[in-house]
Formats: sequence, structure tokens, C-alpha cells
Amino acid sequence: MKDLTPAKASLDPIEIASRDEIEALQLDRLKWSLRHAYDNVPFYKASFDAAGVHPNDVTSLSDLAKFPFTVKQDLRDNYPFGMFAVPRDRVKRIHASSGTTGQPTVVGYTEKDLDTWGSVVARSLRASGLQPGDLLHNAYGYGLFTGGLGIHLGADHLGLTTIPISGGMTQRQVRLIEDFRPKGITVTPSYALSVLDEYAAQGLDPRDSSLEVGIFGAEPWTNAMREEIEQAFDMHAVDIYGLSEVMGPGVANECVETKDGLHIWEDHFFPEIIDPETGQPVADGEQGELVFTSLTKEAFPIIRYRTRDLTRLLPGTARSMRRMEKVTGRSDDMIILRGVNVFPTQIEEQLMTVQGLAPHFQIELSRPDRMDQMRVLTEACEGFSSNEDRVHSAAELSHKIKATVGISVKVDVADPGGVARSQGKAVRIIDTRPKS
Ligand code: DLL
Repeated sequence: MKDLTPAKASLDPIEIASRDEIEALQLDRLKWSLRHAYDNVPFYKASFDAAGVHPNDVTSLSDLAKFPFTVKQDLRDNYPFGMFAVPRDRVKRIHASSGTTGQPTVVGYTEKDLDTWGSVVARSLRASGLQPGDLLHNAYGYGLFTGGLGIHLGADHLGLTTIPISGGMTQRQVRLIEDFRPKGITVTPSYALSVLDEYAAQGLDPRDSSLEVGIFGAEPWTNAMREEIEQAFDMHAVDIYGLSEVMGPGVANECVETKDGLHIWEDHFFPEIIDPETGQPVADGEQGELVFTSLTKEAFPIIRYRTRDLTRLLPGTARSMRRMEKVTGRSDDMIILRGVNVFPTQIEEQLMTVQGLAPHFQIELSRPDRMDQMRVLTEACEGFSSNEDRVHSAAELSHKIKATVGISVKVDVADPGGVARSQGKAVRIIDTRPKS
């Protein structure tokens, strides 16, 4: 793999500024953002007043902890535009979450917000090893989802040539990668695996492709999966994180030269980690739920938003800005099986170590006789599909899950192609338990 480390001179100066400088900027911006939310969004005025706090009380960054949290339900209660802090005609763009589990959540951006978003995504793409003039194959979905259009905005900002292919039509994805020879690909890690399968189906070697870096996010993925993808494509694989409520992709990104967690673009997004049970902030280095406060957003300021994503904060390395460790999972996706907490990423980690199994899986939860049961459905790799191979691999995976995670699961190994594929975010859990 080529060294794609960006030249220091190409970075935004704030990326490598001193901590004092970053924190002074954050404090100024935090005061502005709290006041902006309080003055212009009735929800924030009511919630700050009820908690007995006022933006004028803030004299240090730690004062933020006195302010109340914002949760997804607050956004739903104010559907569609009640959280906007500017008149609707100043909002240049709307995005929304898919809303599979209820009302969609709607977010908005002013002209300046779009410019900020473009600049943080550009920073992310540059940290991933792309430079002005490079060609990017953008297979995140275009539409209300922030992935496709968010990456596109940043690619324009950085001066890339973008192929806005969006998700789906996998044969065509491979065809265009082969014909156009992009240097970078932006896509969910699970859909990248479908693209890989298609390479095999077309009898092409992905290691011969032009791709030098893949920028993967929008769903959890493990370092074991990173290795698998890097090997398969002979390219770098870096992690990009974001959520629509805070901005979209480009809230944090790994640096290609270190790949040691994602630097949070702290000049625009202030992170905290809290204990999800008590709501109390925990120290850097400790695990908990990630909470974000926007520092510069105009249309949709967000104060202490509980992301439900579990991770921890670490000091800066390649940049001065703090890192977040790869997200283990969302608290919503945590399975409690007979008292043991399990995340799909823990299953992924074990799956990747078993020879003969493909990196595709789904977890099925059921309750046949009042006891919760978990079944892992995965599939055989091409060439490993004899019955004996499958029985052997299933037993190995089940044993490894028992030994590392501490739970007994049934493993079923389907034919190659037997696990449903995603074109965007993978559906990892199928819960057929009766709702209590
Ligand atoms: O998924 C934004 C995005 C698009 C990020 C493209 C990266 C690339 P939402 O649809 O609002 O936004 O979903 C946000 O996805 O709270 C996490 O649970 C999860 N997520 C996003 N990035 C990562 C990541 C986009 N790198 C939710 N690792 C977040 C783990 C991620 N989970």
C-alpha cells in the first residue's frame, strides 16, 4: 500500500494547533452556540429554564455539563421544523433519518452550515489520503440520508473529481471502478463486501483495481474487518463517523498515517462521554456514551445530544484534536442475552477469525420457551462449502463466541450468498421475540 500521508502544509492550521488554542476557540463558540439555541429555539429556552441554567452562566468548557441533554424523542416531538433556529427560508438543505422506527428526524442547514459541512468532510477526505484532483467513487446513498450528498459536498470542497454513483446496482459499481480507475471509494463497510463479491463473480482480482483508499462508516465495523478489506483490495481502509443530528459524515475521521481511532473535528463539534445510566460525564479514556454539542451550526444547533454510540475519548496523535475509539456499537443494538451484554461487533470479530466463513452475518433473536436464544446466520466462502467444512466452521465459531463473549449461540452456515446483503447500512439483528 502506498504512503498517503498528507503534507503538513495542506492541513487546516487548527488541526495541529495547541490544545490551549483549540479550547479557547471552543469556549468562545460554545457561548455563542448556547445563546443562539436559547434565543431562537423555544425547545432549548424551555429546557434550559427548567434546568435553571442560562448561557450567560458559562465561563469554562466544564460548565456545559450543567445543561440538559437533548434526545431523539425531543427532535420527534418538534417534527418537522420546530428545532430550527433560523427562519425556514434561510434553510438551504433538509436531510432526514430513515425513520424505520417511528417519525423521521429532520435536520436543516444554512448556506454557512453547508460550507462548514463541506470543510469538515474535505478535512476527513484529506486525512484519509485524498488530494485535490483525485478521483472518488462515492457509493453512499444519495437522498435524504446524509452519506451521499455529505461526502459529495466535501469532495467538491477539496477539489476532487466525484463519481456520484450512490448505492446499489453492484455490477455497475465494479464496471465503473474498472473503467474510471478511482483512487478512493466511500461506502459502508458492509456494502464494500458486496462489491468484493461482485469482483469475484466477474472473475476480477480486486487487488489489481486502482483503489488506494476506502473511507468506511455509517455503521460499526471492527479492526478485524479493516484487515480483511485492506488485504482483499490492497488498499488503506479508514473510518469515518458522523450522524445527521450533529451534521452528517465528517464529524470525526481516522488519519491514514496512524489508523488509531477517529480525530473529532473539535473546532465544530464538542464531545463528551457520559455514563449512560447516571448521565454523569466520565474522564477521557473511560468508556461510555458519546454526547455532542455543535459549536458553529446555525440552522440546527444541537446541545448535548445523546448519540447512543458507545466509545471513549483519547488524546490526539496525528492531529491535536482528540480521538474517539472505533464505535463498539449503539446502546440500542446491545443485546442482553441471559444477562450477558453482547454487541454485533463482538460476533463480527470472532467470525473474521474462522477459516472458511465469509464476513457476512445476521443475528436472530427468538424466545422459543421463555428463554432468549441467539442464532448467528453466516455463510460459507466459495470453495469451503462441503457439509463437513460447514459443520466444522460452525462449531469453531460457536466455540469462539462462547470462549470470548461468554454466551452459547447456534451457528448456521448458509451457501455462499445466503445472507441478505445491504446496499447501505447492514441490518445485523432480526428480533422475533414477542414484545413485552
Ligand atoms: O450514518 C452519517 C454517515 C454517513 C457517517 C456516511 C459516515 C459515513 P445517520 O444515518 O444519522 O448518519 O446515522 C448515524 O450511524 O449514530 C452511529 O450509530 C452510526 N455510525 C455512523 N458512522 C459510524 C462509524 C450517518 N464510523 C449513526 N462507526 C451513528 C460506527 C457509525 N457507527
